[in-house]
Amino acid sequence: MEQKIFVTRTSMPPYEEFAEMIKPLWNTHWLTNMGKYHQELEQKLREYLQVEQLSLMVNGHMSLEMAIQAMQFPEGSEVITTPFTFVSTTHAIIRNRLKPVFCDIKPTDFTIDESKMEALITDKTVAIVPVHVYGNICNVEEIGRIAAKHGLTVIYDAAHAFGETYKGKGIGSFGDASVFSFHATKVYNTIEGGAVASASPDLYQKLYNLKNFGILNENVIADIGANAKMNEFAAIMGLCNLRYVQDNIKIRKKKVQLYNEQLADLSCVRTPEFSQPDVVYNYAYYPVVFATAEYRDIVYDRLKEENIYSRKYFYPLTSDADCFGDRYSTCALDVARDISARVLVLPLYPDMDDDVIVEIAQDIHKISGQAGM
Ligand code: T4K
Repeated sequence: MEQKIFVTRTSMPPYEEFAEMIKPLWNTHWLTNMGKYHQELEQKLREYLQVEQLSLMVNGHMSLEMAIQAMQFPEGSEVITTPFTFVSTTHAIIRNRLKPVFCDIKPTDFTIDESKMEALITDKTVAIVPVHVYGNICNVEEIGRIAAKHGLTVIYDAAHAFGETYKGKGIGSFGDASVFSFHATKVYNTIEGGAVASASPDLYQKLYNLKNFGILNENVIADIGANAKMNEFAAIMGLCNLRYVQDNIKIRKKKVQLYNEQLADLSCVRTPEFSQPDVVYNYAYYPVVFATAEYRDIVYDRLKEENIYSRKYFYPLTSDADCFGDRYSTCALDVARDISARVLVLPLYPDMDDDVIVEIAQDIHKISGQAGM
């Protein structure tokens, strides 16, 4: 490939449209602190995502940190979560002085294995933080049942699930809160950005304060907050991109179908199905699972030589991150470890040429043949 092909490429609105929209900022000089566009985007995203409350934040990670902080769990409490995720999920728990307890995932859709969850619950467990990984939806019904039975809070990491629905309901309407990421690499972006969705006006108010240093009013600083506000340039980018996101998702779906067709006859590669019942997907990522870890690594290296930069999302497991050492004793994570060693996310974005997909698939065929797979 002459040009480098990365795992994703930011979707941008037409330049003139964005330039026109930011012009008023040169009159108002109001650039941040819950300005006009921040408020407008909150309203529009509430409708688009079909959620009752939505607090915009500076990024997905701070959305997670703030959502967890807002729940005011006692220090040292345990949180059941998945190790098969971006390290942000785990960091957000630990930075809140809580202990992650890692639960294995399912081999089918790579989400947390709810059947292994109850065995991990102790008298210190306060919450579950599952991840809708690659846009595959967790078993929200069973997780809801377990949480209700044990009095646990559920905060979904929905960073990959922008705009998805389950049984006709916005995916952000499940659990006590759901966190979205609007990073430049996501299906929908505000350059950097994120949000916490919930059904709770109290949580919305709490987050409003927390993201602005915990300031309640000019005289009262009610919480130990942070600065996690989305600025007006980012909010305007979000307003522009919202006009195109639905079309982009349709294009993504077609590209996923093309990949699937092109790779269909390779028995040593498992392509994504996106076939959970009652789910409308956003086709955020194209993860394939190879027959062996060695084969995955060969394909990764060989594609790189061809200027194609696939990614090993999510390897290593976050439970194995160097910075944690062996601080968090890990339970049996056999499935997560196995998938993490064999998965590769191939390039996928709306303005990617179909020819590139065909070429990547041909490369994988060629590499498979040569590797005797
Ligand atoms: N929870 C989950 C499950 C997540 O996946 C994430 C983020 C979060 C929480 C936290 O949300 P944020 O705080 O990020 O809003 C990328 C993203 O930075 C990260 O947002 C994302 N998950 C993660 C899965 O992927 P890297 O380290 O792989 O990014 P990077 O810089 O290598 O970029 C990947 C490719 O994207 C580049 O090769 C080219 C393309 N790209 C990148 C940037 C920065 C663009 O086209 N434009 C850009 O501006 O983490």
